[in-house]
Amino acid sequence: MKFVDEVNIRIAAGKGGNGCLSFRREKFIAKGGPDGGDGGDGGSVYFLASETTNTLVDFRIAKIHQAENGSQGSGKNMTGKSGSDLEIIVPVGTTISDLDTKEEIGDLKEVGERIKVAQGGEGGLGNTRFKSSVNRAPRKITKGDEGESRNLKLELKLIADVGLLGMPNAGKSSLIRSMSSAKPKVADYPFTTLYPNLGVVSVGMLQSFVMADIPGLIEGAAEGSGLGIQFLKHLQRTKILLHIIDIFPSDLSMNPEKAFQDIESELMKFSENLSKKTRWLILNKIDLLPSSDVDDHCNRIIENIGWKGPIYKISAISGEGCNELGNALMEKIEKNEID
Ligand SMILES: Nc1nc2c(ncn2[C@@H]2O[C@H](COP(=O)(O)OP(=O)(O)OP(=O)(O)O)[C@@H](O)[C@H]2O)c(=O)[nH]1
Ligand SMILES: [Mg+2]
Repeated sequence: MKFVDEVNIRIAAGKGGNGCLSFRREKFIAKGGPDGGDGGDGGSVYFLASETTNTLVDFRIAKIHQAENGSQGSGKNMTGKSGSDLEIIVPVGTTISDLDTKEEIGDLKEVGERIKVAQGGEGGLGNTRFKSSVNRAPRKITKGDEGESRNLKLELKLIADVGLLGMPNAGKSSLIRSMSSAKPKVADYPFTTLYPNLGVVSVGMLQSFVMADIPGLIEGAAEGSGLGIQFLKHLQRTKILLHIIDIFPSDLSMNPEKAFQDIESELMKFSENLSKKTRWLILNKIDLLPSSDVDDHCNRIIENIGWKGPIYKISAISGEGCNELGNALMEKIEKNEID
């Protein structure tokens, strides 16, 4: 199941700077001794688990990550500057393995966990180091070591923050297409979605949450009708459920009120716990009605089903109301005020 975000990258630690070949040159001092300093060490590469990100999408663009090289040593016994370490920030829950050896390198489970994945090269030795009683003017230096480099696979088992519930054709996949970069199939027949899909919804430049689209439910799902309720288990760790209703079903045997009741009762049959989760009502396909009729039509549905919780009126196709919904979800998730 596509609940894993996965990416391959290459990382390289910095090379050590070369040692320096130099002799003291000062006025009135003939034949000053060697004074070539050592090279600086190359920077190492670390991974740091952080809660500031929850996806690996950025790594799809930047594939090569390199720590800084150490600088060369210089005269007057000056050691070269060490290269800065590179700290790569990944979401908590990322596992790292070596693509070539298949070795598992790390599993970053907690915020702040940090592991080194490539050691920077040691700086080379300057010629001062080779001075001895028999060789007062050594011309020998060593070069800096290469830094380690590796091909890595990063994997993240995503946990969805928001789950979508609804009848087939309610527009769940259309909503995730509209709000995230995930592109599940959308079609005007029931059970288009056969497996859960996850989408990462970006809000502004920095924030995001994960939304899960599961196959539609129908009356009798708990007894195995349609695709059954097996996929509801994927919604158990979500923080909010969105119950998506088609306000104007083309199937005349269905009406929004019945659709709502059917899903609610299947949810209850599946798990009392899940049915107690925070649930928002999403009235979808408002583009199908003239805008002057939308409120009346929606209010009637809300009244008929006796809904008391939050309500959003949207069109997954035109995008109307979707930004507002995204912002509200983000705020709710951020505040962590979820029961
Ligand atoms: N006019 C209109 N049509 C919509 C809207 N959202 C979805 N649709 C249409 O409704 C049909 C079903 O949409 P999907 O997104 O596939 O529905 P789903 O809930 O994922 O359905 P399943 O995967 O079968 O459970 C498609 O023909 C969509 O184009 C909307 O906001 N307005
Ligand atoms: Mg679908």
